[in-house]
Amino acid sequence: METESAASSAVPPPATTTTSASTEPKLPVCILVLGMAGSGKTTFIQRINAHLHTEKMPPYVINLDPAVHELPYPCNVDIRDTVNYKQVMKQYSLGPNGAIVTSLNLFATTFDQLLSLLEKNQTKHRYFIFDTPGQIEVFTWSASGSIITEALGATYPTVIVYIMDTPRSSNPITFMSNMLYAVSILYKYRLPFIIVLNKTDIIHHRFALEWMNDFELFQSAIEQEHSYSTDLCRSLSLVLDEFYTNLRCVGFSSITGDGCKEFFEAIDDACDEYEHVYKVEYNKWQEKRAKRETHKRDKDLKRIKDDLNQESSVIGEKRIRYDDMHNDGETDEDDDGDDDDDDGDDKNNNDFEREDESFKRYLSKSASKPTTMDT
Ligand SMILES: Nc1nc2c(ncn2[C@@H]2O[C@H](COP(=O)(O)OP(=O)(O)OP(=O)(O)O)[C@@H](O)[C@H]2O)c(=O)[nH]1
Ligand SMILES: [Mg+2]
Repeated sequence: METESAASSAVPPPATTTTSASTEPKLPVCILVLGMAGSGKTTFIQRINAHLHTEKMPPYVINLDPAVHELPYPCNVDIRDTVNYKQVMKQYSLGPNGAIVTSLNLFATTFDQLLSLLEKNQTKHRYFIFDTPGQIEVFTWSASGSIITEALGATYPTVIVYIMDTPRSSNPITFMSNMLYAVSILYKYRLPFIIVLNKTDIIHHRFALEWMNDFELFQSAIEQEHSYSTDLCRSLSLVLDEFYTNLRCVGFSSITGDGCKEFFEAIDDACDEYEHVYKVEYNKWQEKRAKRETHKRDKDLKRIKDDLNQESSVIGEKRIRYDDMHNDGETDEDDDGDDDDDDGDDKNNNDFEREDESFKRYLSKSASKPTTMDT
């Protein structure tokens, strides 16, 4: 699974630096790079990887895109070493998108192995960076997206970096679709979130920031579009207003490297949010879950105990009844037997008495009659 790059293992461990608030070594930050197909995720990772190498903080890079042809950066863990995407297509008779989702699902089943690799490397690296496939639905509705994101979020400070293709998003309707994807991911995972407005070497990202800050500017941009979705976009922009308020947005060029400094400042800020908001909420949720489980276990134990008590009283009752029945049975049987004998005896006695009486009657009759002999 792991293909260590020589460069990454040769560098001192910045991850063991301690904070003033805590003496525990800082855990590496997981940067999960998501975005629509072709938005520049892989090129962005190549750029920040190069930047971190020059800063003597090489990251640990994990490629989760099974369909990528060639990677422009050295990668430590590659999904392609575990799952053969073409084979998945053949074996499950899937199209390219279905095969990507299935490959990632298959990979997610071995995610514990990746977690132990990360644990082994957590003292050597400051950042764990994850490249992902362009099929954004993997992270919005497939099981693997949730497994990967939640497992990372539970263990390490994790930040979702959403890459947006700025030139393409200069169309307000494409901008809105992109933002809807972003918001669905943000609200699904609740992890700290950064939007990287990529490809600023082609077009400056100022317009996007203005659209987010000024609702009316976006409305007037929509007015220029004569599309069926114009009305929908107008209504949605009202809804997204709250989402924009606390959003971190960074302009970036993966070609020139512009925006690297701002990006890492945003990462530091997002880590703070992870520690003070997400982790606190997560710990509360864990506590609640532990309480709920203890409560459920106690309830189950009590029910089992009650059942056992009831069962033993039923068994006791059954035995008493059985004993009664048994005794009755025996008595009945004896009685029956005795009755039979008694009946027999009575009959015999009666016969005897009857014979005795008739004999006595005969004697008395005979005594009162003159006998022939007397005559
Ligand atoms: N001009 C310019 N081009 C860029 C920039 N970032 C990426 N590109 C180009 O955009 C195209 C797509 O880049 P990738 O990095 O492959 O995009 P991706 O999001 O990884 O694509 P998928 O993995 O297929 O979803 C490539 O031709 C890149 O050279 C940038 O900042 N500026
Ligand atoms: Mg890519």
